[in-house]
Amino acid sequence: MKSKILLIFIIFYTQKSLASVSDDELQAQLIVNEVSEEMKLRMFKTNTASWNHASNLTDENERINAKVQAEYASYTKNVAKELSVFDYKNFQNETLKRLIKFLTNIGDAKLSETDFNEIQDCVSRMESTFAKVKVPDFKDSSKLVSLEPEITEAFAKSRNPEELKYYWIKWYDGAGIPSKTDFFKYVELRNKAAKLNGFNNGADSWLDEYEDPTFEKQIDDIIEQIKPLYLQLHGYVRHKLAEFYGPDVVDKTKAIPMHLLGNVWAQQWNIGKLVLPYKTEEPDIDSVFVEKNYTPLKMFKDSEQFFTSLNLSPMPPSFWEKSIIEKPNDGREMVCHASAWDFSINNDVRIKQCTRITLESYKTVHHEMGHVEYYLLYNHLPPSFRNGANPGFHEAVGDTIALSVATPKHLHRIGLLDKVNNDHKSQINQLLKVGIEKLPFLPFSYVFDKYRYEVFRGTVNAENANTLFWDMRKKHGGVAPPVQRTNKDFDITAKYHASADVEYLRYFVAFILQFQFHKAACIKAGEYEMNNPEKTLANCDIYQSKEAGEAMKKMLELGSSVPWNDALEVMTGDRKLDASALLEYFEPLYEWLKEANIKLDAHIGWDE
Ligand code: X8Z
Ligand code: ZN
Repeated sequence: MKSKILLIFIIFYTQKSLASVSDDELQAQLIVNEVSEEMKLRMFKTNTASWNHASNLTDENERINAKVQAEYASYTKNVAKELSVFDYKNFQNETLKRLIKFLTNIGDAKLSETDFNEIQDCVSRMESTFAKVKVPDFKDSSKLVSLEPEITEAFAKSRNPEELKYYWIKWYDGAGIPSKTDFFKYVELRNKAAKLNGFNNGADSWLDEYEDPTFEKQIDDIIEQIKPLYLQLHGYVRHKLAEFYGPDVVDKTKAIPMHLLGNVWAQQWNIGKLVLPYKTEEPDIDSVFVEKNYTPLKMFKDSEQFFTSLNLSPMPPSFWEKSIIEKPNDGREMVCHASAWDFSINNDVRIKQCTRITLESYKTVHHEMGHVEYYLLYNHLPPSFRNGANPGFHEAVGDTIALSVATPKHLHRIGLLDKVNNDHKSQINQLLKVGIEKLPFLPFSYVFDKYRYEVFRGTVNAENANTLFWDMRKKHGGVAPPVQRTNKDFDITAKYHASADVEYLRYFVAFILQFQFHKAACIKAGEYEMNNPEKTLANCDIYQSKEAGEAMKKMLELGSSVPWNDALEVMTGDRKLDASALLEYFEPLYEWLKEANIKLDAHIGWDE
């Protein structure tokens, strides 16, 4: 009798608890479904307001944008509040748990209305300041020039150190100090938001996106792992620059004066012609683009063609109608920094880019289209999962394609090169071209966010922050500004992503991941075989490989619905960020550089 009562008791309780769990889950599921539908419409509205502002920087557009963003923030705050009553971590459905996790982690929207408006204003002002900087032309001071295209082009083409130094100083002064006050206010508010969301500071809230408490340590390890290769490249490039510019401009044992590296931030060195070891008859691709009457539209059509050759999506008609792919010439101010946009409904996806007719810009076209492919492939998911598996995945897709595109094999295939030389000298030249683009970016991107972490974590303040930035760039990258910078200057906001509040570790992650993706895609395409000099990672072109496309598609379709290790495994079989594919890609260059540096007696490292 006793046991019968006990049994009834147990059945009653188990059922009750099961029923209440599923009731709660069911109710939460209904709310999430409803929110997902509403969110799509609301995101269309907010993205439209941002697009209108970024493509025409007027006060009126800024005002409308600020209002719409505040409305959206208040909506997400309400959603988070509604969902916070659920003990969702104990729900059974993993997908639902993950959706609620994202819907309740609302970033700046957690701030009070006043604080939210203020952080928005700070970022909006910094972004506009950055976009509107104009400096007098070096040769004709009555003419004003902008970052895109003139200053960018001067850095890529001019070999006059005085001209480069002039533009460097004008640019950093123009986009730095004017944003300093806003930057520190933004840091304060971002930290406040982070704390309200349960983090220690803004750095920890950024790192949380990688969903792995050891991630920062893994990045530190990777930077050490690639250091021997970077040091060899750095030593070689500095030696070549010293030969070209002479000892008064370049000291053979010190950090490289960064204005000589072909890029305003020396993040990707664009000085192939100065450092390629072997003379070739290969034409300069930038001139070929011009000779062949390339237009921005033709560049975008080429890129679409590459993606569709892998069986990935073509761009919808509205993409071609609504994208802005050239700098407008109607006097309006616009954010020229390239970006890809997902308007969340009606397959409305767009790119905004001030495209130039250069190989560098051509690669950026593929980079941006990679974002759009991701948008199109995950658009069947609820909005909270329409993200990269982690932020680095989004940045790596188009770059993976661009690794194939920039091979001589592919450039030949699309008629930009008459013939392909595959002798050892041409291979080294090619690896060096890719090396100066990809390797310096690792210490650059590493420092860019490590530095901002220091600011968020409060190790530096407005009085002593600037010199730390240059100390870190010197320590990890061996580059130095052309003139002594002090704490009277403020240089971090002279880079778009600091002015526009874009987390940057994503690019570091992407520059490692893209080699993992590339290797996996090349194996799938049958274009890579270890120890086969005809099929190396560096000459692999995955063009037209349905197998490579299929693997990529399976990963991209997942969006952020699963932890990123799972997404990575789908395409590559790996579960970790791993620099070994990158090191394997550059292995022949590493061997060559070590020998060349000994022969040249090039110094390795730099005096502190
Ligand atoms: O910002 C970009 C893209 C837009 S997501 C053009 N990139 C970083 C940069 O320009 O600093 C691509 C490479 C790094
Ligand atoms: Zn990007």
